[in-house]
Amino acid sequence: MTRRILARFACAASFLAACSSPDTSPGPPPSAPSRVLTVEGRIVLAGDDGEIHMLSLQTGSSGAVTSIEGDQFDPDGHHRLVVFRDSRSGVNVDDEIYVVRSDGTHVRNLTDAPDSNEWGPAWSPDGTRIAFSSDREGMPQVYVMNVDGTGVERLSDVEGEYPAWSPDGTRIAFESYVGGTTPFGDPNYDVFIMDADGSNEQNLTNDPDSYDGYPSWSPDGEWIAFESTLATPEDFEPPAYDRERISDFDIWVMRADGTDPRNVTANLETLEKFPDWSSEGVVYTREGAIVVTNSDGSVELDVSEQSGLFGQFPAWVT
Ligand SMILES: [Ca+2]
Ligand SMILES: [Ca+2]
Ligand SMILES: [Ca+2]
Repeated sequence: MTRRILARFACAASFLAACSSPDTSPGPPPSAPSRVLTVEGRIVLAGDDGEIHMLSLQTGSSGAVTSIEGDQFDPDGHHRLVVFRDSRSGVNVDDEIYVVRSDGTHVRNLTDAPDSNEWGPAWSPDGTRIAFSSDREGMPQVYVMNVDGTGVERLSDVEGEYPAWSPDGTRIAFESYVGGTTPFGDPNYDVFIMDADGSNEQNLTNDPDSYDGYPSWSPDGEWIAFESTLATPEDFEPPAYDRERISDFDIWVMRADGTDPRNVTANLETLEKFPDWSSEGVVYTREGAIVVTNSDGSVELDVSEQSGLFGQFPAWVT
């Protein structure tokens, strides 16, 4: 049963609306009264408390899936599995990819590679394979394995992290450190795309002045959402509450061929990161708060406001 949730209206993140109106440039969010919003589905995230949480948007209830830290999750709808990165020894200290049933039982180490880090797992749309990042050969690259951890194969030739499958399973987007730093001092990452067999790597963003990463596909495969510092102005001044900040991230979308990039959050005051786009809507973080937009992008829900959960790497469980 669907529960109707009272939500703040703020269409700053109108992903689908931005994409379907090519002649309309994104502007500042209009102010509007609160409205009742129906949002369904579940989200998993790496909570700031070091635990993996699964949150039901219908009920507003949440529970820890595991007691270990994770950072990227994707579901296998048939088996109700959640795959995540384990950083119990510390981030980038022998991280592994684990899989667990969504009820928190049957935790299993899929990679079991104690001399390297494994992170950023993503299920293939048909549920048969898992793409992930590993530094087992030196620099981070994108690999793929069967869901039982066998058949590991390297896909990328360039540096590669956080793979994301296209909905039809034929292509994989990922972020790649291409060298150097942006004018603000961020590492210069770009969003790349390749065929699912690792061939035809292409740099889609190809901008040395911005950090462009963490891609996620639209359900129709036409668009890719990503996080980027591209909108940071030359005279950027960090906000008073965060003097350490060197640039600003927003959520952008571009066509899957890299053209027509648009800033869909456009907020210099806040850090927007980690988009995950599914038929349920789009989830991302704003200053560590979990924000959900519904499927037509018209309404936004601050999940953290209701649940008290803050974290990183939110992902839909479908
Ligand atoms: Ca490892
Ligand atoms: Ca870049
Ligand atoms: Ca921002």
